[in-house]
Formats: sequence, C-alpha cells, structure tokens
Amino acid sequence: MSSIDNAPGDFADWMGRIQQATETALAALLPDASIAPQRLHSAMRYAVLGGGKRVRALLVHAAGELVGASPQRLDRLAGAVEFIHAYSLVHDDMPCMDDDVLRRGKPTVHVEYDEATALLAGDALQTLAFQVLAEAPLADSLADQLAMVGLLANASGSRGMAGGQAIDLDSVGKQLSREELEFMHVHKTGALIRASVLLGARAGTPMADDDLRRLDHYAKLVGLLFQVVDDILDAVADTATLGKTAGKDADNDKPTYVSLLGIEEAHRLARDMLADAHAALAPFGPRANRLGALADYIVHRTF
Ligand code: GRG
Repeated sequence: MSSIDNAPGDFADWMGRIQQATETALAALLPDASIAPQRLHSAMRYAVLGGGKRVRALLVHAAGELVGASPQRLDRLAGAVEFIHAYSLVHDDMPCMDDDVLRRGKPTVHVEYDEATALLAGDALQTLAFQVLAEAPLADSLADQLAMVGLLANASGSRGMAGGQAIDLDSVGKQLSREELEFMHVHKTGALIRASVLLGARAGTPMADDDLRRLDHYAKLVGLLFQVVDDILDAVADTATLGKTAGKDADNDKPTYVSLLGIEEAHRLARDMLADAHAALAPFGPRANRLGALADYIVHRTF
C-alpha cells in the first residue's frame, strides 16, 4: 500500500469510489422496473437506490481489501448486505412498526407506494440478497460460500437483526438496564454491521484465527458504536440533516444510550469504543487504515 493511501483525502476518494461502485452494482442486481410486476420492482429500486451512506458496503470492501478479495466479489457481497439493510428500513418504517414518513430525505416506501407493496418490496429484497449470494462464486470453495450464506442469514434473522427489532418493539415505554440495551442493539443494528466486516474478510485469502478474532472484535465494537452514535444523532440533530424524522426515540418513549446515560456519557462511551476499535486493528498496521477511518467516520458522521 502506498503512503498516499494513509492521507485523509485518499479515504474520502476511496469512500466516494466505493459508494459509486455500490450504487452501480445495486442498480444492476435489482430487477428492472419495466419487468412485471412493475410496481413491485419500482418500489424495490426506490427503496434501495439514490440514498444511504452505504456504511455496510464500505465495511465489506474495507475488510475485503485487507485479505485481497476481488472487487467483483466485494460488490456482490456489499449488494447482498445493502439489500438486507434496505428491507429492514422499509419494514421498520411501516405503520405496524416505527410508522415513519421520511427516509433518506424522501417519503418512505409505504407512503410513496402503499403498505402491501412496501411489505412485498421488503420481502423481495430480503430474498434477493440470498439470490445474489447464491448465483456467483464468492469464495474459493463451496463450503466457504455456504458459510457466508449462513453468516448473513444468522445476522438477519431472529437471532440477529429481526430478533433485535422484536426486542426493540417490546421495549417501548420500558426502562432497560445497560446490559439489556446493549443486547438489543448488538442484535438490531450490530449484527448486520458485524456480518458486513466478516463477509468481506471471508472473500479473500483466509485469515489466521487470531487475526479473525481481532477483526471480529473490531466488527462488534463498530456495530454497537454505530447505534450509540445513532442515538446521539436522534437526540441532537434535525430532521433535514438526518433525512429521517429526528427525536423519534424520545417521542416514542424508547430506551436509548442517551436516555440511559445522558448525552455527555453517551459521547464518552462512543470515544472509548472508538479507541478500543482502533486498538483491535493496531496489529494489522497500515493494511487496516480503511477500517480505522471507517470507525472514525461512523463516530463523526452528522447523519
Ligand atoms: C424490520 C426486521 C426489521 C428490522 C429493522 C435496522 C432496523 C431493524 C431498523 C432501522 C431503524 C433504525 C433507525 C435503527 C438504528 C440504526 C440504523 C440501522 C440506522 C439506519 O442505518 P444507516 O444510518 O442508514 O446506515 P442509511 O440510510 O445511511 O443506509
């Protein structure tokens, strides 16, 4: 890796390139809106394209670059993860869950289309993610590729994101302990972020067990860190900046890191976790600079 790869400007360039490559890959992997059923395909494209920070895709690529994985494999893996993420946002915004009208600065899918279409678009995006994992070689052996499918399924299902969402829905109006709050967020938000890192890391030269453990530690920290920062942003940022309704957690009486710890302590927790994430990457040296810069980005983002 050249020294220029360590410059902050280089990270911004890299991020822009990966975001663009992700957009292109997602557009190609999605069914065309002219194919029947047009309304459903149009809603799927609306849910996925033209918005989002693509944090999960960036994590797939940064971890994949660490193990020399090909961009083609990483684009596909990033696409699968972003499809799962988009499905979760579509369903989360529906009246039966968070009941929100704004996402990524535009009307939510059930508002722009209708509830039944939003439900189906989320369903179809979820299955498309697994189709994408099944239809091209993404690892050096079928066993390794099957492990990737299992990893994403586990991170998305009742023992991962969907399970975390169930706990979240059940926690409204309740006082959670710090451990309970962490358990909820590790599942709801952390599981898919962790899976993004691990999928990228499995797409190239196999890692030594110790390295994989360190990377997994980083991935868990970043997953939780993402949510701590999300809680802070929900409390302090405005709707226009976030592109989604601000202050929803307090309005809905949801337990968050801010409601539990207060804003100052939540900031301190984020700083401590960021330092731990960098420490977990330290043994990799400059090879892990992108992952380190992504952790910084997750903490310092404004939306
Ligand atoms: C419906 C099964 C199911 C799960 C929903 C992820 C989730 C679970 C709900 C989303 C609600 C939410 C605001 C969660 C907090 C963290 C989070 C996932 C924020 C949105 O992710 P970003 O900021 O979104 O990466 P963009 O738009 O940038 O992709």
